[in-house]
This record gives sequence, structure tokens and C-alpha cells, in this order.
Amino acid sequence: MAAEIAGQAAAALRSLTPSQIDFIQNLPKAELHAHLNGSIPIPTLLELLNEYESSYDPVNPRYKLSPTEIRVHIDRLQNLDLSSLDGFFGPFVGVYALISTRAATTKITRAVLAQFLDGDSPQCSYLELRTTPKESGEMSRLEYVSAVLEEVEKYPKERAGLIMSLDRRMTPEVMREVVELAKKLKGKGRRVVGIDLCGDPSAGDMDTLESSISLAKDAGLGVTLHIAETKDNPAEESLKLLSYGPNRLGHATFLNEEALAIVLKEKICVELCLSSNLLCKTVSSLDAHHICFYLEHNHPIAICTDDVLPFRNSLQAEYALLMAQPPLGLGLSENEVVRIAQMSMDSTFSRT
Ligand code: 6MZ
Repeated sequence: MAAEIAGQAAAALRSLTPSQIDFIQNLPKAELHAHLNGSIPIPTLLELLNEYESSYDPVNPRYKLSPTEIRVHIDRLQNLDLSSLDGFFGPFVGVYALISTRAATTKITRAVLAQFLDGDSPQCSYLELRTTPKESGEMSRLEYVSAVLEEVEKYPKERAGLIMSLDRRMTPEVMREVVELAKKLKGKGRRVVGIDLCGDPSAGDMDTLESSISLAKDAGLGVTLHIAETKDNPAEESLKLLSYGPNRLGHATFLNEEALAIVLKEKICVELCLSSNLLCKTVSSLDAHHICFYLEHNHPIAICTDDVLPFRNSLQAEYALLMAQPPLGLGLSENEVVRIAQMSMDSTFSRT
């Protein structure tokens, strides 16, 4: 029950023949870069908002934001009109207000997993879902992650795993705490497969991240890092992040020559989110997208959705962007698309 698909990805999907759509639907593929709270189906979010609205007591409000304020944030997320990535992160406070109980976290996780994995033609064969452990007045980080994990673990391990995200706005101490938690949960046999670095690319000091990444790697967790997502991310920062030895990278849009040489040499899989980059205007058009560079170099990539809530895409529609004829898509052959989908399956953290 995702919101209606929109934008270039929807047009690409509409331009395909029924047999091409069947081909995409039946293709074994992994979704490796989907943020839980960025992937909540709109009906689920509105249900939570309605529940909050009907029990709202303005004198003694449960959350800091009123239902009207939350609605404004959700409307902004659904009607993204960005001139850059600035402004993308703010409206998430509306979502976070609604998911600050364990019951709500369970509800959204169940809905997101179903959106990707259930039904006659699931979006993907395997989902590595990621989320930033949150604490609220009603829930600790452990309780939040436990609620998410309980839902993830209802699927076989060949179908779903969890990545715990470090937000760039976290203090080094909190980042460390999150990695310790990931390590502990993995040690107990829970389905935590890796850690991620995400959040506003202009925030945080990446010098302090090293010890948390080492801890994660020593614990056998996969490491993926959002890197060079905007042109304002300095080259030194990207080189520093690469020196931490990540297994995968998110976006990697503005890597300089030196960083690119490392990525190619180390064959680090790059998670590419085409609609996300087009809508956030970090890439001007599909033919200018760095996917073209990676394809030319036969470099491992994974096609991913990022945040289906604001971007109104789906994994199938992202694959349609590969197959549709230019200028809507890249006009790739079925053989090339099979190869790309296989690269996503080969890059999961369950294989790290
Ligand atoms: C960087 C992003 C992102 O963790 O609350 N997030 N971080 N770049 C992006 N590209 C557009 N899209 C989403 O999911 C939502 C959070 O994921 C990160 C942001 O920190 C956002 O608040 P969780 O489940």
C-alpha cells in the first residue's frame, strides 16, 4: 500500500511493455539502501496521525508538536520541492513525533517490510532495512531497535536484515553507544547485519567516527557510509571516510579523482538512488548521473529507493529507469539489468 508512484520513475515504468514489467518483477534483486522512517507508507502515517489527533489534549500534549504542526511536516515531505538537499531533513521531526512509542514503531516497521517483501510481486527478494536508533520519553534506543528487529526477524534471514544507522548529528559518545548496541545484539544472534552513517551531509565531524567504525568492523558488522552526497562535502572528508575501510558506500555523487580511484581499486559497492538524487537536485539528469561512470567501469552497484515516502518511488520503478528508453531512462538491455540486479544480491551484508 505505497503512495502512488510519481515523477520520472513512474513515467519510466509506464513506458515499459507488460513483458518488461514482468521481467523486472521477477528479477532477483536486493534493496540495500532504504531508510525505515523515510519509507513509511502514507496510509500508515496518516493512521498514526489520526490516532494522535483524536486523543490530543492541548493542555497536556503527549508530544511536543500539535497534530496540525505534524500534518504540515508530513505535507512537506510528501510534496518535496527542493532546490538542494538542504531542507530535506527538517520535516522528519513530524514523523518522529508519531513513532515515539513502541507500538507505533512496530506498526511502521511491519508496514514498511510488507511494502517491500509481501504480495504476489514483492519489490525485492532481500531487504536490508536501515534505521537510526531513537529514544523518546516512552522508549529507550534498545526498545526502539528491539521493536524493529522483532518485525524484521519474522522474515527468514534470506529475506531481511537490519542496519543500524549513525546520524551525523549524533555526538561521538552516542555513535559509540549505538555501535556497542549493534555489537551486543549481533552477539546475541539478533539480525543486525551492519551499521550506516547517514543524516544531513553538512553536519558532524567525521574525524571522531573512526573508533566506532573499528568497533563495528571488529564485531563482524558490515559498514556502509553515506559519502560525498553533496558538492559541499570536502574531498578530505571523503578520503577520511574511505580510510575507515567501508564495505559499501551510499550515493558517492561528488567523489574526486583520488577517492574514485580508491573506490574502483577496492571494488566498494555503491548504493545508487536515482530518483532521490534527481529530486534532491544533486544530479541534473539521468544521463549525467554517476551510474553511467560505474557501469562503464563494470563497478559493483546496487539500485535502491532511499526514501519512498518523500520520493514516491518503488524499487521496480527505479529498475524501470534503467530499462526505459532515453531521455526517460538509460535504455539498458535485459542482460545488463540482470547483471546489475545480481550485483545487489552479491553485495548484501549477510555475505560480508
Ligand atoms: C542522508 C538520509 C537520507 O533512520 O529515522 N536519511 N541521510 N541522505 C539521505 N538522502 C536523501 N535520506 C534519509 O530514517 C530517516 C532518516 O534517514 C536519514 C535521515 O537522517 C533521516 O532523518 P530513520 O529510520
